Amino acid sequence: MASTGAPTPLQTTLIDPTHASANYLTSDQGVKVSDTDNWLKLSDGTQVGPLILEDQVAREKVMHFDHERIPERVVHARGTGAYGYFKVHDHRASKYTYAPVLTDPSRKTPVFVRFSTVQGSRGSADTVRDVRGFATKFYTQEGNWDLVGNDIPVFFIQESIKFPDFVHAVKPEPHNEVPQGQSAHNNFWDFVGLQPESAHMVMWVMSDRGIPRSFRMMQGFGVNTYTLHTLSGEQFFVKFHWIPELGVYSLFWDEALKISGQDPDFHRKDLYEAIENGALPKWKFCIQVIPASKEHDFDFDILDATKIWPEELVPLEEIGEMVLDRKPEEFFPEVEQVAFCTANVIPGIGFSDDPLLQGRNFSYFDTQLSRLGVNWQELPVNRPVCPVLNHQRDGQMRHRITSGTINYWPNRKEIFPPVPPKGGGYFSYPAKVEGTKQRIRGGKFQEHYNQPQLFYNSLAPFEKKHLVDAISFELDHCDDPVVYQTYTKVLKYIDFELAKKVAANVGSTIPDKPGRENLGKTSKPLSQLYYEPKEPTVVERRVAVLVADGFNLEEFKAVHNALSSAKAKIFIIGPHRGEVYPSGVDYTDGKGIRADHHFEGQRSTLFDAVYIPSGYHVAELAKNGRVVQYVREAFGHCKAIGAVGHAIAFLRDIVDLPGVEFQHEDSKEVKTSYGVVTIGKYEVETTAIDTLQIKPGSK
Ligand code: HDE
Repeated sequence: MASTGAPTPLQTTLIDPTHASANYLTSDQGVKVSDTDNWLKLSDGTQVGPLILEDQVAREKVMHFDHERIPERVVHARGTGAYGYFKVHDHRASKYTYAPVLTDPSRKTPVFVRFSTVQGSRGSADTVRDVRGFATKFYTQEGNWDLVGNDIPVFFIQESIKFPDFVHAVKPEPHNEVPQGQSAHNNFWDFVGLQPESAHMVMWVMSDRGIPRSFRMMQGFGVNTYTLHTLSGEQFFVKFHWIPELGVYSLFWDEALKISGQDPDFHRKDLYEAIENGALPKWKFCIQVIPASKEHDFDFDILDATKIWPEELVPLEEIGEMVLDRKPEEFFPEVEQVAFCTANVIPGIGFSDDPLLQGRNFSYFDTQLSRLGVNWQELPVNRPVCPVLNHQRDGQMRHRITSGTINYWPNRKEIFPPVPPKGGGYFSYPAKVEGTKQRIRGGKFQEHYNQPQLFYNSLAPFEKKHLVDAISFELDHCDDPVVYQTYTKVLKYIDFELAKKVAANVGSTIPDKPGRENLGKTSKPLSQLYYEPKEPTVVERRVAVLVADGFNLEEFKAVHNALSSAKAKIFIIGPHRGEVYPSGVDYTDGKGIRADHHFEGQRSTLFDAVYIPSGYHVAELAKNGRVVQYVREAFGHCKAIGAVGHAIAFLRDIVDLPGVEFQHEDSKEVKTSYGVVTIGKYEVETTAIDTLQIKPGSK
């Protein structure tokens, strides 16, 4: 693992066929195989008879294949992952914890991150509306720490015992296994309507957060409340946050729906392409800390996973960063077999009495038993980088071999004695616990509407509109009136206008009075706009250049250079894949440019911006219905659109909307209106092009 400096166990397991010392085919037992194409048969040379079961080579191959699948994850089945490293900036977190991974700036801790969707199965699409998993395995020198988070800071339920109910409700319905990759169905909305603690998370998933543009543009949250400890015995409550360097951006719902069909692997490709192109995804790592003594100082319970800790009350402290810099070599042994467990913590980090976290600590180990077996920790991607020395033995698929006669403690030879806490052994904080055994929830856990309202109030008007549209879409897919009637009642307690709008859309009874007043509170970090990077960037943003024969080459080159030096990814889209010729070129001399895709091959939804150079090729483009739709759709999705010279007239014709201003054709100025950037002079000077900027996040 050259890039991250520290070794991972994978190094010893990796087989690189291009550099293998021997390059021939063997059986699983290492016996050279002479034929992998023909099963052993009875034959007299002309007539071919039945197969012979004796063929151990064929049997091994087919039987291995028969057992290639393991159970997919019961939730978060679809995912992808990458390796990287984590570093803290300085010692500032030492006042809270003695965990070196969080306090020692000389450490570069290797990590593996798996991103996922929750509802769909392994083969579902990437861009569905859903929560995204954001699970990080830190391979620290003190052992593995798994921070198993999501891209949304709260959860649907407060109690782990409700998890099977929630998952059954959101997953495809039992009688027909419908729907796949979405929560737009009766059972989900029935459950959340009757379980109002889910209202806060429902608001987040129905907002633009539910359809991220890229894993690289998502926040990550540990969600649960953990604890940090100092050696002097102080305890702090902590929440963990990841903030993407690129800002937080989403797709439009219409784009997400279309991409699900056009390129169901959109997010996983985006992640790997960025890493391949050296645009390494990066997140700031922040903590929110509450001293143990202040646990009860808030009007919400800080151990309730359906609540955030508003940043105005508990500010974020940035302590480090994570960079992803390496793709897995092979999907199954790495991404599919990686196994996380919230109980995997290291000295200096502990749990709280958050009832959701306590249940998770049990559930993750348990699920790995059914998915991977009891020795899941020995699989290459799960192995710690520090020594593992203990008296655990046996079980299916045991890899490790421990010599000697001792497999218990205490033993007469003092083999593998436990380390006392002061010597680095894991130390459970000595909390005093008293009480009566009861099935009960804390008092502040009963309040469910303040924070969904805070979230809704904090959104920009267009974000609110998207949220109304999303809930309306989902409830429109519920055909049982009881379900949409119940949910509009829940919305009444969040915001009256929101409830009325949704009720009107979905044919529910429009409420005549609010469930409660809107307290009018807001919190800036809840809107995605808060995360706009200070410097706009087009790094790894996908730009489509629409061309046909007759485009202006000089101008095309200038724009191309400007975009590629800003590290945008440029795709030339033409009438067919292959050569497209600029104006003034004899078609036989081969001086065209190569179109990467044809107009049908890659639609506008797969790009962040569109540029149409000037030239008489525009006449050809204008005749093509797909191109016209391409540009209209890009405009409708608020993409940045660049047009020069003749292309402006083309744009003006097809995007004829009041309020959209276009350049006059004799103007040299660069002008922007509704994300449409135009330069109006036909013979364009390259200096003018240099000023052309395509800003991300215009949608
Ligand atoms: Fe999970 N969750 N979860 N979850 N979860 C799983 O473990 C569970 C919860 C999260 O990429 C399962 O290995 C319970 C919150 C992620 O491999 C399972 C409860 C959060 C992943 C499980 C929760 C998560 C999982 C299924 C409520 C955000 C994918 C497969 C008490 C902080 C990890 C597996 C990966 C996976 C149980 C709630 C995030 C069944 C019981 C809250 C990112 O064990």
